[in-house]
Amino acid sequence: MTQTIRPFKKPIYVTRPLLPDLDVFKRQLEHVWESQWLTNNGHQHQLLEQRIVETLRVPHASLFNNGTIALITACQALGLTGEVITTPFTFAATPHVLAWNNLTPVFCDIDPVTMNIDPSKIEALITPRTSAILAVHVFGHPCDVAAIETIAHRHKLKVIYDAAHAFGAELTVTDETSKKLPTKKGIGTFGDITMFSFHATKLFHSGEGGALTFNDPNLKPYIDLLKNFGIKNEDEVILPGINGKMNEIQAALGLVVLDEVQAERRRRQKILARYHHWLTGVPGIEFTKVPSSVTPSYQYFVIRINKQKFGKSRDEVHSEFKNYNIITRKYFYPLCSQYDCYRDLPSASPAQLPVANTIGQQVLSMPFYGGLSLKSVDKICQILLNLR
Ligand code: T4K
Repeated sequence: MTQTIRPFKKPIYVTRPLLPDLDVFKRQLEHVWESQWLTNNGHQHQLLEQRIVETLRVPHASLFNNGTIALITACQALGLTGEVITTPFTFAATPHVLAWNNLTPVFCDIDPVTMNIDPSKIEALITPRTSAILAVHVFGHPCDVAAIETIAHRHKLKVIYDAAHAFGAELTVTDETSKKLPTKKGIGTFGDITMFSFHATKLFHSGEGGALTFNDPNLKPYIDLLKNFGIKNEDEVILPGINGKMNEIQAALGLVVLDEVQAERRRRQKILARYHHWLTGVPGIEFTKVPSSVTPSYQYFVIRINKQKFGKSRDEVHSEFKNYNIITRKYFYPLCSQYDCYRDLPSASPAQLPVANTIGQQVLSMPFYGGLSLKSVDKICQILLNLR
């Protein structure tokens, strides 16, 4: 059966960056050239920062040169020490930022449906050395922010969210104490600080880039200081900061990409519906359905393959897809707890992380980006279904 479908002529990747019209970008760059101002809080940076605040519906934001440096800075800004509870089911950057801050990652197992950190497993991992929870809104699906907040409050822990995948995600919340109607809140308004990545592979991007968002107005000058070497003024450097500044070329690209994000999201919505059409109810294929309380980010489309029910393992599908020029990714395999630098930590033992270890063997990120035609989605799904 499988031989009857021809491979794609050009590789179909897991994602492709949203590229605005080059002339529009050139016009934006003309402003940069005229100003002769290439970095250090220039005009493009200021414009983008304001638009990010509005778009993400957050009180404050600070732009960065990438999401990883932003997250490193968030740990510094909150003065974290000792141990930080986090998820093993994430990109390498998440635990690495802890290591770069001399913090010990403590891996907590994940929820089998959302694949986010499982709040019911967090409290057993808290010790006198724990200073924070670093949770990830994996694939843009929001964590159980209410449960995490309750635990953090009870144990006086800080909360950082890695929202690298969650640009524009929103959550409908009901304030039980007031009689107000449920309201939608930007995902960047939860916890003490939230990080967004603006990497080329993200729905919204500035080539490389990122941002921190937060509710506390006092954090704004502090974070801006930390990302600019700790320079207060010409005569004073008051703390050991880093260079986390987004430059004007990145910000200019971000501004023109931002204008295209809604249209990109609409295209991805259609692609997602098409995947759902083909794959809903297929034995051995599962994917996370977004609850009605969530406005999704449309960042990734990830399936889970159960070999017993589907007939082929995730690794077999990943490898056989390549014969058709379909380049899927195993986000997130291997688990961070399996990396050489973390595997000897007590919390990294597979026995402590049964759900993450099972899911790590099953996940496959499918091609998902606005430029992917529905015809291509049909063909990818046919190939997948024929692999059984
Ligand atoms: N936290 C989480 C949860 C994250 O997922 C990430 C980043 C971070 C923190 C850190 O944020 P940043 O410091 O990156 O801002 C990619 C991205 O490089 C990385 O940003 C992202 N997560 C991760 C999930 O995916 P790789 O190693 O898979 O990238 P790569 O180069 O293999 O690209 C994937 C596919 O995208 C390619 O097969 C083709 C396509 N592609 C990629 C690039 C760079 C393009 O078509 N054009 C491009 O320019 O990590």
